[in-house]
Amino acid sequence: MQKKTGAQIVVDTLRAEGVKYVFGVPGGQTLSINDYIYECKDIDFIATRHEGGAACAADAWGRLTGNPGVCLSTTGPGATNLITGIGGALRDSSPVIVLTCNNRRKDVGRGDAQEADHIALFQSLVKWSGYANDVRTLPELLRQAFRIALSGRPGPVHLDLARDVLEDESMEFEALPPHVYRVADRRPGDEELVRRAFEQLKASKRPVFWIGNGVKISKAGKAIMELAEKMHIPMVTTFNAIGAVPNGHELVFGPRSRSGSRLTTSILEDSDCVLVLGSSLSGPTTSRWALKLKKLIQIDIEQINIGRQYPVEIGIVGDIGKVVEQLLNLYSKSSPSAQTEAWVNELKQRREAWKKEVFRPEYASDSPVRPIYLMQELSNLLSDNSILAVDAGNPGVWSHLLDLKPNQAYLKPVNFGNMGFSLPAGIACKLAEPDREVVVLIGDGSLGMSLGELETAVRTKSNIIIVLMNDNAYGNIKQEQLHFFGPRYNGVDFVDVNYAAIMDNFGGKGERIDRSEDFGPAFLRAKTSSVPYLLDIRIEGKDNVWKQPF
Ligand SMILES: Cc1ncc(C[n+]2csc(CCOP(=O)(O)OP(=O)(O)O)c2C)c(N)n1
Ligand SMILES: [Mg+2]
Repeated sequence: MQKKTGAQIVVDTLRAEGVKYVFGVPGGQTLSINDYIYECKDIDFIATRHEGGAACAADAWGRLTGNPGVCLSTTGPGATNLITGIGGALRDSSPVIVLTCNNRRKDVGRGDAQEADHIALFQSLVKWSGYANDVRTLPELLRQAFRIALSGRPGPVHLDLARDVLEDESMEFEALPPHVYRVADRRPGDEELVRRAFEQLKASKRPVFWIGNGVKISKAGKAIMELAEKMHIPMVTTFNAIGAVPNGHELVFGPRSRSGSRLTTSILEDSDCVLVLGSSLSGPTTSRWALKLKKLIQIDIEQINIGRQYPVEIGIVGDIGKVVEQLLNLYSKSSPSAQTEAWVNELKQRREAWKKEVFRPEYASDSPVRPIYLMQELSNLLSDNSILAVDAGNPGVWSHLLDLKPNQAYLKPVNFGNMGFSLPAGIACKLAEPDREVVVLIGDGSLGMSLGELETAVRTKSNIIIVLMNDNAYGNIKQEQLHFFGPRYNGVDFVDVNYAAIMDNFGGKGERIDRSEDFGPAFLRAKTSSVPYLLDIRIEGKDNVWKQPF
């Protein structure tokens, strides 16, 4: 066995895990890692312009691929800059390996440059935080990090690495293949409970499947569609599960959240049996638990999520995909039930009435552009396998009106709501899937928080399409202020900025769009661009999401 430095042990473990990119901002403490990555052909370091971008890129990688994204920072300010993005990964169950590099062990805690207690800083926003204070513990700590990030409900883990541990050359090391230290956790549900759940579903007249992020994580979308079609049961998703099942399908009625539609809220509240699949039923999902739900069956990989927010009739611990397979098996052995016909027909009528109210044809000729029209147009223009990275604020709220197709993907920081997610996320998605169209849907406030990453997009040759909803404001908060404190407001308006010109100056291509009819042709131009393309769209900020026009 060869002697390796601590930094080589870190990077070789990442390589054995199939990690292709480390996102981060270098600093003196990280350089032994950077230097070894320079030598390795199969792994690259992607410098972002702020560690927040690195954290969101790693989060997006985890969400899209299911494999951990990796981000790296130097000590103190480098580490604190990562934290916000890591909160997004924790709250939306994305596997991420966070590596912070610290000062030399002899100097930790005595007032060295950029000093901070990284473990204390990260602890509340990661699944686990470890400190490598000796090179001999490093291999096991790294394996533990991957094991924890990927077990049960995935999430971020943090490792703090002392600089002299990384530079220590005394260890013999060879990376182990991952399957010997971590196993896939794909357990089925208890058979008796699954049988009871099936009977209850069959006996219900108004059942609904409420599809959560766990469905995406266990890749169970297709199986659930099959079960829903066979049992003729309507589906609603959470925001995180947008894209898990195609919105255009006749049994899929769209997402439900604090800002979800009246339609989906009414479906869940009128249901006599809600099967919750892989959702923690968080505050944003349930309007801070004001949503009224009857007769819940909850399936989750994490026992502690079941019955936590709402009382359940039946709780099943297990992998969603496995439990749905069990339900499909039971279905194939039983006589079909047709009790839901009236319920589904009624919901289809509700949907038609709701669509007529929400999607107004007159929006097509408005300027500034109406958000609802933009969502409609965007749904028509996306490629069949587009990846959509969506930001917090109103772009995220309006995005529930998109009609996503089966092979499209949707990523949004739902539960942490960290602004500045979508641009670095889009870059990571393009690196992960270079042949797929990647569209970033972002507000001017969020773009301001991540503006430097326009350069990262250009440098990494990420020809993403950035759809900027520019209302010259922190619009979502302005609307909240107007709605609850109005007519007064403060701290929410910006001057008019030409972001298209900024994109041009970064080396991409930008266009300003004032009129609705100009959006479609501009988007088609963006599709054929070999550089990042930013559509700076003047948005009507008066369509107030807090008045729930949908
Ligand atoms: C990091 C962070 N800071 C503050 C907030 C509070 N916040 C939520 S939405 C929003 C405004 C978003 O503005 P913009 O990106 O322009 O989107 P808009 O709502 O205007 O369409 C703010 C400030 C937040 N979610 N995240
Ligand atoms: Mg705005």
